Amino acid sequence: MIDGLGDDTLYEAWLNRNAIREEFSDETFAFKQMDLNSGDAIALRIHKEIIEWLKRPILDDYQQATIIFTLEKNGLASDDAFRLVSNQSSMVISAQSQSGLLYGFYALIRERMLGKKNIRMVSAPDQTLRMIDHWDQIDGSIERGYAGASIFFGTPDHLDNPDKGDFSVLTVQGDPFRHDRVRMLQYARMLASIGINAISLNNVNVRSQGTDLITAPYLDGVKEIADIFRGFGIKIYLAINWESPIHIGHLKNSDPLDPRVETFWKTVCDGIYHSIPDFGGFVVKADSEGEPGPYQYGRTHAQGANMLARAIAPHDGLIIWRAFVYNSHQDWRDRSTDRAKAAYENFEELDGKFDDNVILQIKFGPIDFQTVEPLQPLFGKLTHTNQMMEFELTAEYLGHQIDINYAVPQWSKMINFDTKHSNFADSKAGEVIKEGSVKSQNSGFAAVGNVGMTPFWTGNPLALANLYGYGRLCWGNQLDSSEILSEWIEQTFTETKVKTRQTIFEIMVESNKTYRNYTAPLGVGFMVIPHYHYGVSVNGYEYDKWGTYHFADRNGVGVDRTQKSGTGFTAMYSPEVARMFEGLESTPLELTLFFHHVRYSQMLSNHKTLIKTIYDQHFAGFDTVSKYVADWSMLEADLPVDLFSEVQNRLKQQLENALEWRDQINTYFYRLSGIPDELGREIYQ
Ligand code: GCV
Repeated sequence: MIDGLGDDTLYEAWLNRNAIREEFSDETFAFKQMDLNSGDAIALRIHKEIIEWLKRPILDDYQQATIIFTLEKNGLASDDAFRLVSNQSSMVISAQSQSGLLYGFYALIRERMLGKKNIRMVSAPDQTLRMIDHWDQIDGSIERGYAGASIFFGTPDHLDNPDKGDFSVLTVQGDPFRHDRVRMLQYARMLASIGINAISLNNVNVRSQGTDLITAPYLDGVKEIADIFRGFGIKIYLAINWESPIHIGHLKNSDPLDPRVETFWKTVCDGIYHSIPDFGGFVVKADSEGEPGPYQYGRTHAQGANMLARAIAPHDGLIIWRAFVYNSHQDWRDRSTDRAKAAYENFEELDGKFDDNVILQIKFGPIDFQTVEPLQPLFGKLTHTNQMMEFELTAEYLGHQIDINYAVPQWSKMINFDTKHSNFADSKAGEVIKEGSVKSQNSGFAAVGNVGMTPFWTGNPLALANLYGYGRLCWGNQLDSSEILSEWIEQTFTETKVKTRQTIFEIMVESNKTYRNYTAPLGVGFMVIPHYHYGVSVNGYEYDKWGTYHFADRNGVGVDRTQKSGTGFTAMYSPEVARMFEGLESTPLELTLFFHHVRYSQMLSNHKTLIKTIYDQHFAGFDTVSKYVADWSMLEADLPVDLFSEVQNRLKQQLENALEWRDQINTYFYRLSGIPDELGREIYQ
């Protein structure tokens, strides 16, 4: 089988091969000043994309071609940047490196598929590292995966142990890799087309044989994946288990200051780079949610990360160290502790102490990918630490890819949040992570992946918009989330009526807000079924050890995080932002209960009481989902049957979910407050 072709049943998402071929059917390609025999993997890939994927010829004489690739020093900002210039007879894609040409090639396809004429553009990515972290496990299961089995590991398409929040990993006899080359190739193409340049293959909670992935014979499987993704400009990373020196090296400890531990890691790195010379590096979750780490030995996270950094530095590798470190054994009786403060408390004092090939990967918000969170205050506070902002594409708290939830507006808000730290030329979050990094090329975004073996990659076909949108946002931090959505719809639903595309847009564009409306109110978070994280359970986490409380009583609800009377979390922001969150009136409405404990009768900035706001949002959220169901049903004749019914079936579940959320939340607050709905809508007693 020629790679790039093959399985015709594989869904091509926004890269509809037939439509693209038709659009480019008159074009001929050529390379100017490029030696295709240099063996460069990306140049070879571009070549194959033209011949095998587009089915267009490459001419020897570039003057005869209609699309010309030129590798030249053209003064662009980065190696990934490109320029597209058209004149009457040809289009020139120029860049100073092969990766720039690759991105220029896919950008040209996108622009043409969007119907653009006279294309002229210069484009450079806003973020250098644009990464997807898979939480795939060696038996093919995926922690927080909602789209079937892993595309990298496991054999059957279905899962023996789908994720119900317990994360068991089965023992694998023999080769754990799936070796589905066609699927990996299409995934790599999808990722490259949106500018992704790094992926980590396995779950950060590294369990069972997952620990051994860094050694032979497993490295053969990793190498096979790296060989496929390399041509698409994508480097491979692996998550490691901090205790590998014990599990694999048979040492007595994994103390970062023990020279035997350091030697162990050097040997591991030498072995990896021997097979995969351009391996990206390690992703590390340490001292978090039961995972081992340097604290066990009384060492700091800088000591832990730097030990690994020294082992991998001779190979130019990176250590991506996660800042998701918090005490997961809290006591609900103690109202002074605050999980939101944890990352800051663990890492702020380590600013400037990490080696320059260590990157701190920090979740966008201070807790854990809830429907609404403020920006994590470390952003803008760290000024001498390489940083990445972390997002979650897999919809753990956003509806499990059952409920429609286009989350790009939420991420865009985080990236463009102004930290108001005055020491930066541009104090928006997406910018401070670059300026605050020791080496700006060692900074960027990472997101937990959302694909699996289901027919449409993401379970719900509409969840692919989040993957597409994330890549586009990494590239252009200021891109408008609605425009990204339109782009995705135009390229995905190429053969449908305009009205159909409009309806899909209308359903999706505010779906993040809709989900927020019928779930936990105003930033309070975590009213979900424990561990599973789908469906309502108002008090599911209220008396537990994970530090995720709402403190509802008969007078009010919310977490007081002010300096005046609460946990003092607001003080972790710049003075101007701290002042904003300190005041109830100045706190954005959607974050009200994240920062304040508020009486039900309190008038909010929307000129409604808190209780009315809760009721209104929950009725509105459910009503909007009912409308989604009706609107989607109108599309049946114009969409492929399987795609139509995948979404329709999930919408039925979403409606049931929204109903349960609406009624349980409204009843809960009605029973506590005793305040009936002014409008007399039905709230169960
Ligand atoms: C991989 C949340 C999720 C965990 C996940 C963790 C993390 O707590 O519920 O499943 O573990 O985040 O980001 O490490």
